[in-house]
Amino acid sequence: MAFELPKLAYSFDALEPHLDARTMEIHYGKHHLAYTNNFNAALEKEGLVGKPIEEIFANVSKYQAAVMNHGGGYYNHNLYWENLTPNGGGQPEGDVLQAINRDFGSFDQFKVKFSQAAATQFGSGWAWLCLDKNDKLCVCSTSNQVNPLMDVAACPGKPLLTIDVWEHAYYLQYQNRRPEFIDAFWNVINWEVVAKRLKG
Ligand code: MN3
Repeated sequence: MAFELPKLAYSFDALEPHLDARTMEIHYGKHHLAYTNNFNAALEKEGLVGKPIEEIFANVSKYQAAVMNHGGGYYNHNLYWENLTPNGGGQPEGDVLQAINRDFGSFDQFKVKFSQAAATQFGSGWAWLCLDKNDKLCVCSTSNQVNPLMDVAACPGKPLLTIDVWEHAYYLQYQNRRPEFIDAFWNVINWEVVAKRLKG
């Protein structure tokens, strides 16, 4: 019943030159693996094994911080790898583009807003495109491993797209140049996955 590290749908070097293979290998094989193992250990300690992850996150403030820190670390990376692809980039189509135009004015305006949220998140964290409770798209960032499904999130919602802005996500390739990493991210977004999340 333990949570498992999901298989990547592409090889470590598949996202080059935008994301380098060494970063991918360490990020997935070391960081994400550690979150996975530590999350399972924290769930056992709290007697939460077998509970749906959404339910755990909706009550996360009631548990020891390890559940939030490692549970977010486990889940957020799942979403991140899934919303990346070597055949990515460009603009979304269909319902996603329509919703973006409706709620941000244009794709370019959304891009600026999301990039700003990612660039200005102070310290470690994530930027998100979410669907809020009024079925409106919103952009926000969270610190450390908090995500919008958690009861501690300042911006609750259903996550549709995310970028990891912890230094371990980009430092080997981009050093302190987080904005360059964020620019590169736009070339590897899997908009089909975003569309699936919007529908689901
Ligand atoms: Mn990470």
